[in-house]
Amino acid sequence: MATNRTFTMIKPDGVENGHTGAILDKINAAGFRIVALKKTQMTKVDAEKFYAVHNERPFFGELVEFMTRGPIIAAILEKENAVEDFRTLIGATNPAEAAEGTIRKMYATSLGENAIHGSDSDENATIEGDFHFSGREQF
Ligand code: DGI
Repeated sequence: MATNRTFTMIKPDGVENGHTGAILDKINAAGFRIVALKKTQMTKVDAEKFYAVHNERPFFGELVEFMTRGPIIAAILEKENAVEDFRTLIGATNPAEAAEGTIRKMYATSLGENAIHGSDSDENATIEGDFHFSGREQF
């Protein structure tokens, strides 16, 4: 089951700019089924833990500050080939390099504030989904 799932967050900029509905529509239209969904806000400790892999990078402080500044939409999504297909749907990390029609091309404003997260592996999809949702919240 885990191999068919990915984890996403509509980041604070996407929520602030009023893109939640449009982004969820695109996710739905691309054939992803919602396994879990909620609006929440990460604490500094949450964000430092979630992005621990980047803690030596020069942008780490900025990333944690950004990810905690307002609510996010967290979701677990299911589809065949979910991780790879979702990365294709969201586009390159830097919206300036993202393909036409991708979520980041349409809704992101900068490399630092790029509207949406998508897990980069099946293993991380499980870790990240479990970070935000208990087993009883995943259907
Ligand atoms: O998996 P991605 O989100 O596409 O990219 P990633 O895992 O390399 O980086 C995680 C997030 O960190 C990314 O979505 C935006 C932010 N980030 C990455 N590189 C930079 C950055 N933020 C700033 N300010 N500067 C960067 O160079």
